[in-house]
Amino acid sequence: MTERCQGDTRPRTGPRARTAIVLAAAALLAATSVAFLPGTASAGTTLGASAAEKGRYFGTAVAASRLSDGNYTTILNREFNSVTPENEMKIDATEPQQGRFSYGAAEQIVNHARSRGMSVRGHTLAWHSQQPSWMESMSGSALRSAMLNHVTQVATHFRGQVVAWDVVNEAFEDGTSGARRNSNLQRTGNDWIEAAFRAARAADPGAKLCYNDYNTDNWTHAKTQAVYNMVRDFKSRGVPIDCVGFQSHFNNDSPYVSNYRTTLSSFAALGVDVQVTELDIQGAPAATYRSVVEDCLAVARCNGVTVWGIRDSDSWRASQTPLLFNSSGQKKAAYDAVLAALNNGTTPTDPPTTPPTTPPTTPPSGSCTATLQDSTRWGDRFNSQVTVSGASNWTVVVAVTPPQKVSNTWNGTPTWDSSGNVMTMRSNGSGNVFGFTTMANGTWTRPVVRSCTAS
Ligand code: G2I
Repeated sequence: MTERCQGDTRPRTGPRARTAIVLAAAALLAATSVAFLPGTASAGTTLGASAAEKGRYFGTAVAASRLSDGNYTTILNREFNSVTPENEMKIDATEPQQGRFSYGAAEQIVNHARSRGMSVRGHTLAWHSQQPSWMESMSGSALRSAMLNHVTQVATHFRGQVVAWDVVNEAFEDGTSGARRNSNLQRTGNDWIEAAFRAARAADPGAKLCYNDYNTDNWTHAKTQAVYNMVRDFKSRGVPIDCVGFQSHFNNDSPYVSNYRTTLSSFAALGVDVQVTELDIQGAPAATYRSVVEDCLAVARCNGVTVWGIRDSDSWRASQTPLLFNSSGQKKAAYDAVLAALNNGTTPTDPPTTPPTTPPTTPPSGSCTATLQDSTRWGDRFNSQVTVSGASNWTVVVAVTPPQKVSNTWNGTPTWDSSGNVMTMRSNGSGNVFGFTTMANGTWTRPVVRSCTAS
């Protein structure tokens, strides 16, 4: 029998009286804007698992050169379910000479992540900075073509492996002008940004395409408003943009502000997802970290949070000790605050959705039994939880219906068949309940447990 957590506001298909009670509860929840009652979520013990239970990811920037550091990878593999290559997908790394592409370091990170069920954010296809010298010296239509070719080649190479691309990075001026940054790319014509987005969409139609920038946190700032106006214009003209990344490098000169949540929700209201893409905070104050996470959880279209490095010693601003782990890899107070925020977080009010059309699944049982339960559901995705009984070392095969895609997993180690629709989940010592998030992509069919075997 399929159970439902209290936070699930979908109408129930069951006895009439019970349906009425649940519908009344759902209406009450909608009216109070709280769709997840305290105490109903199982508390995760890692950042990634806790975020996944809220339908979010928790990611980190990763440097390929650190993957041989056992302390680093232990934390990475335990805590995070999304990674962003810190430098390895940038233009100077992927096309060091014009027309000669180099993907080794980026692939190292992508393979490390995907083989462990972590998703990958791609960073970044078009940027005024970290250009190889051949590109720095180009201009005009030659540069425009080279930039578009770069976008096409790199996005095509990683097609299907990157869930979201920072297509264009940091294209606006700081300060009060609200103007575009004066770069060699900007000088190829004001339409260079939309041209980059169109090329990226053609190359990888399945990836979410983001605009990413810093100092766009304060809703009242000219730069924030300028990016907002660009996104609104893009949406109105059908330019293929799906998300906006807020880098969120906070420090004494550029502090976190309480209208950050307004910024996130205002952009989301334009019809794009929002993501916190490079979070670090000078001194790592626990309360500020907590606020950022709470702000993301309060906005339905905030997909997740990425911190810009794991340990303080991994940070581009190491002297500011801005991260969640100290240089020895110990959890800091900010870590505890973030985990608590993820575990206590409310899920936001989403538009009402209809339940899956298939009946509850009774999985076949072998030497163990796996029971799939519906969990929280959002406008574009839903969580499922699988409880295994009869074995502690288990392997469970679950299938989703195309074009659905699993975007997050927790409490197990997944592998995939070549279609990407059949997930084989193996126990990893985290107990007998694992979970996953399915991006519906328009199809709300419940995933099916195909088998459970003890090993
Ligand atoms: O500057 C912080 C971030 C701002 N938003 C865009 C991000 O891409 C950017 O990341 C940083 C990396 O964290 C640094 O690691 O981007 C810097 C370059 O713009 C990166 O620094 C570079 C150094 O400048 C190079 O000298 C060095 O070879 O890192 C390279 C690899 O360690």
